[in-house]
Amino acid sequence: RSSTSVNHRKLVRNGEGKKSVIWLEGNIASGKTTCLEYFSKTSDIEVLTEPVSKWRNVQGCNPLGLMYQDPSRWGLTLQTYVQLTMLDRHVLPMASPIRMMERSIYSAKYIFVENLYKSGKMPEVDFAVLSEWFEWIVKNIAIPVDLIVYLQTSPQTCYERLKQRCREEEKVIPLEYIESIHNLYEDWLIHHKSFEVPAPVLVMPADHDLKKMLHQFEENREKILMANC
Ligand code: DCP
Repeated sequence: RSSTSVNHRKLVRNGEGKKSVIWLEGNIASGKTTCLEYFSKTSDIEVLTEPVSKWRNVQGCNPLGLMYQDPSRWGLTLQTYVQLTMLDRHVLPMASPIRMMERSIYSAKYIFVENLYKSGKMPEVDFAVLSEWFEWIVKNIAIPVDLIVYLQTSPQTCYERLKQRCREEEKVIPLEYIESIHNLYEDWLIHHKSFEVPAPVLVMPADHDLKKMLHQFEENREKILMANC
């Protein structure tokens, strides 16, 4: 009897030690918030949303709005702050065995900074400074990840959802911007053509309506939650 309970205790202890981190990635308005809300109802999961409210208000300033108004001038400002706030999320001690977080410091750099630079809207010196910061961070600070869930959408779907939600700062976003973000995501997570992919990728088609999306989350629940087993 005593050996059974020791084994049981060991198992529990191992179980407790096993933590897994999932990043939820996808284009602007791809439905990440809905997915996070769905999984936040599961016990033992901690959900961390993107710190967008901070990007819209840092000590009374709105770097997100400024960036959309004048990317060449304010891209570095926003992306420096995004890098800081995402890092803050990554190093937060885990409060549950499973963490699901919206985007990552990797997509901030590989998708959004890259897009600003590639489209000629970020000066070379700004890109160089951000890149050196990023390289230093990922070399010196542990950023755990076990699974990347990619909500794969068509740019057109995201564009329609973006128009519907009507976030003030985003009114200036054209379809071409969404298309560039889409292409960078596909090159990174699907074609493995651009940058290092730090964990296995689970691709979830995400053009569907809410009902079908919820059904899909349910179908993939085990795969997602067993990320590190
Ligand atoms: N953004 C940015 N640079 C980053 C990350 C995000 O410029 N490194 C911008 C894109 C959006 C805004 O921040 O205008 C918020 O990102 P999302 O639209 O992806 O966040 P949501 O919560 O709105 O996503 P979803 O609609 O998928 O729930």
